Formats: sequence, C-alpha cells, structure tokens
Amino acid sequence: MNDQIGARLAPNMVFQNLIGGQDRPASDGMMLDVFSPVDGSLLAQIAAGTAQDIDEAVAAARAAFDGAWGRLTATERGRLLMKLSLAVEAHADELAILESRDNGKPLRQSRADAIALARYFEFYGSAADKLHGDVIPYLNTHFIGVERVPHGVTGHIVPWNYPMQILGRSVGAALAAGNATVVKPAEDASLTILRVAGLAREVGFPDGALNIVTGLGRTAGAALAAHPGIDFISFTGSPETGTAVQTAAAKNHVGVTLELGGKSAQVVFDDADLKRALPTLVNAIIQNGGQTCSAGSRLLIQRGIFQDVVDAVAERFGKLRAGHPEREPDLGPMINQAQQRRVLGYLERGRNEGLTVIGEGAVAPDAPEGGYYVTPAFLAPVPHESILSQEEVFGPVLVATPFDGEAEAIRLANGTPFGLAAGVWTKDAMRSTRVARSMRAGQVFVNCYGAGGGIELPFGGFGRSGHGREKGFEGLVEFTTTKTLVIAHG
Ligand code: TXE
Repeated sequence: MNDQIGARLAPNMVFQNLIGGQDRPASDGMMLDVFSPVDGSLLAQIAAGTAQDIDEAVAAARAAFDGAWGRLTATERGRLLMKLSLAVEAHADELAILESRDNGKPLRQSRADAIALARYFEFYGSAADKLHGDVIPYLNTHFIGVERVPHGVTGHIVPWNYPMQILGRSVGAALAAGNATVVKPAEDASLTILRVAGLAREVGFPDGALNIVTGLGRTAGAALAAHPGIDFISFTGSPETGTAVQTAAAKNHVGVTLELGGKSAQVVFDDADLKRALPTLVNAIIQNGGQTCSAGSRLLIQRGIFQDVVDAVAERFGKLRAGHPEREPDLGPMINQAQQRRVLGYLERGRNEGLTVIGEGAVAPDAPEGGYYVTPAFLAPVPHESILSQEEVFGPVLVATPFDGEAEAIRLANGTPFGLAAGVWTKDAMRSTRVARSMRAGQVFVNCYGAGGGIELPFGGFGRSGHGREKGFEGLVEFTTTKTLVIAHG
C-alpha cells in the first residue's frame, strides 16, 4: 500500500460487543484480530464473545421484549426502523469503505450493500403496522381472532459474504415484527454490523432490542444456537454449520430458517438473446468474487450454440481483473486465506479430473501483496457429474455443460442437491414459462438474473439450499407466529 487508500478509516479500530445498549468487552476480556483480505494487514480488533456474553445478550433482549421494546406499537417500531434506514443511507460512504476493507468487496458493491440495507429497514419499517391477522367464521356463538405475534427473542447468525444485506433482511424483519434480537456476525466481517448497531442506538432503539455479540462460530455462534432463551433462529452459511445450528435448535424445540447456498444454473437455449445474456452470465458469477449464495455458477447451454457462447464467455473472462477493492476492479480478494485455498483446491481437483480452463482473468499487477486474490476461471465443457458441477465453490469459477433438449436442460438444472436460484434464457415465451416452472429453486429468473437481488422478493431454498423464506413480506411473516383467540359470547 503506497497511497491514501484506506486512510479514511481510523487506525487501530477496537469494537466491543453491544449488549443491552452498552459497549461491553468479552466476559474474559479476549479480543480477536481482524485482518483485511485486501493486503493481510491488521485492520481492527473485535471482542471474542463467550457463552456468558451470549447469555447476557439473550437476557438483555428478553428484558427489552418484556419492557420498553415490547411496549412500543407497531407504528412506533416501524418509525424507528425508518429512522435507522435514513441513518444508514447518510452513512453509506463510511459503511462502504469499512466493508471493503473488512470484507474485500469492490467499493461499488459495498455501497450497494449499504443502500440495500437502508432499503431493507425502510421496507420492513413501513410494513411493521401492515401485518395483521384474520377473523375466522366459526360457531355463531364464538368470535375467533388470529393474531400475528412475534416469536420473542430471535437469534441471527450472519455470514461474511453480505453482512449488511443479510443483517437487513433478517434483523429488519425480526424487529419490525416486534422481536428482540441477538446477532452473531461472522468473525471475518463484523465491522459494518457493529457500526450499524451503533447507529440504531443513536436513533433511539430501546436498549436490548438489538444486541451484537462478535466472536468465533464454534463458541459465540454455537452458544447462541443452543441457548434455551432463544425462540427462533435465522442462519445463513454453510450446509454443515446449518445442520449444527438446526440440531441445537431442535433440542430447544424452536424453529429456524436456513439459507445454505447453492449451485444455481443458468439455462441458455439456442434462441436466447445473447447480447442481453452474456454480460449477465458473467456478472452473476463474478459479483462479490463468486461469494454469493445465489451466484449463477453453472451455465447449461444448448448444444447448437455451445461453442459460440463458450467462446464469448471465455473472451469476457480474459478481461476480468481481481484487485484492490477501492480501484474499481471486477472483483476483490476472497474473504480469507481459507476461502482462497478452497477455490484454488477446487480448481486443482477440476484439473485432476481432466477439465480445462478455457477463459482466465488475472490478478491486477497493482493488487496489494498479502491479499487473498484469485484468478477468475471459466471451464468448459464440464460433465454434469464433475465435482465442479455439483459442489458450491463460492469463488469466481464458472462451468459450462451442453444439453440437447428441454427435458435434459431441466434434468441437469435440477440435478444437484441444491435449489436456490435458476435462470432461463429464451425468446420462446411458452418455453420460458414451462421451463421456469419446472425449476426446483426458490427464485427463477427469465431473461435476466439477479444474484441475491430483490428486497421485496421472497428468497430461500429447496433441498440442501435450506428452508424458510427471507426477504419480502414473506420474510416478515417468518418472524411471527399466530395466536388464536376463541371468545364465547352467547
Ligand atoms: O461458513 P459457516 P464459513 C459456504 C461457502 C463457504 C463455506 C464455509 O461455500 O466456502 O460455507 O464458510 C457461524 N454454531 N457459505 O466457514 O461456518 C460463523 O461464525 C453456530 C455459504 O464461513 O457456515 C458465521 O457467523 N454458528 C453462505 C456463520 O456461522 C457457527 C455464506 C457462517 O459460517 C458455528 C457463507 C457453529 N458451530 C458461507 N460455526 C451462503 N449461504 O451464502 C460457525 N458459525
């Protein structure tokens, strides 16, 4: 680093937990060093939260739920979220720089995440007093009301790939519905969440409505998942950790939403508008360096146009550059060394299977030393059974597989254990609808693809991609349950 990039952040940032409205060190005083993936330098320190910290955060949330927070009307909760939305928007540039240094994503993506976070708070804030129950016709002598009520205290285990957006979609909805919350951010990307929690305190959220405990997954995360005082858990992360979280929740008999990633296919038929499709086919995997749960990581291309599309995608891959997030690269570094090794390991296994990289970007020559950069890679043709067609790489690695007809396209697209998103490219309106409706995926895009997009749109998976829905009004409903009142009056 030889210039002013990053200089706008205070040096030696130290962040504590936020519990009951107070900045609190970990119960044993331990801290974790946070290294920037941009250049491997020490960026900050965060509290290494313990089981005791989780215990205290859950108690603070419960007190808020039973107290000042729980007493607010839905309209008042909504107004607070709207205020927070405005505060986030006003701090979007600061949050973006913090995120890019902490997470490595290009500055424009970090800024888009901050704006999306503001929009989540706006969406859920404005929805808070529009969520209402039902009246059910029953005996003429009884009145039946079905009320929508919050679960109580909700736990939120957030991954590192989109900290702000995932905070928005889960905590925004939970707070709007009236829950009090405890958040465990990912150890690799906690800083923007801590900053946003500070903003929530500034705009007047009652103490304990939003608590943040940072730290390791196996300590703070596991303690949150297993805590008997938690009434509902939202988890986004790996399938393996999802199993651990759901198992822990099952012991307390509480519900979970799990969003566990995917291996999403984009199906390109021979009548597709390629001019429109090509930039999206590439961007859907390159966005956030491929570290996107709904990344379009598989191309299924009809055989007649296979070579032409593959050549065009390979050419675009050749121009991609990984580099410093504040120099507007196509992609930044991977989040950490483990993720860098994971991506390189998958490429190695692909080569061992005899697969060929036919389009390859580069790491920019001025990318800082010590950062976790990887070269974007496009491989074709890749058999459907290949490990690279079946497993989530979570990096800038795209594979292409040919298909002959519609039935084969559907079989291949649905042929992994995942089912998060899918794309269909064709000008044939009936076929597009037919194929889209055959996809086993929580979101299906026709002649477009929005990896992770859409605050208003329900999002979630089938199969190994998880269960439950987030985003949109459906995400708000997930953070409630019903209470049926049976009132005899005659
Ligand atoms: O995930 P973890 P990791 C996938 C992606 C990536 C892989 C590993 O393929 O390469 O997962 O990433 C917390 N109890 N996704 O190791 O472990 C942890 O602290 C409770 C896809 O980072 O699932 C963090 O806050 N919590 C995904 C969160 O879980 C625990 C996004 C996620 O970490 C815990 C991220 C435990 N025992 C990774 N162990 C997506 N769906 O988009 C860890 N955690």
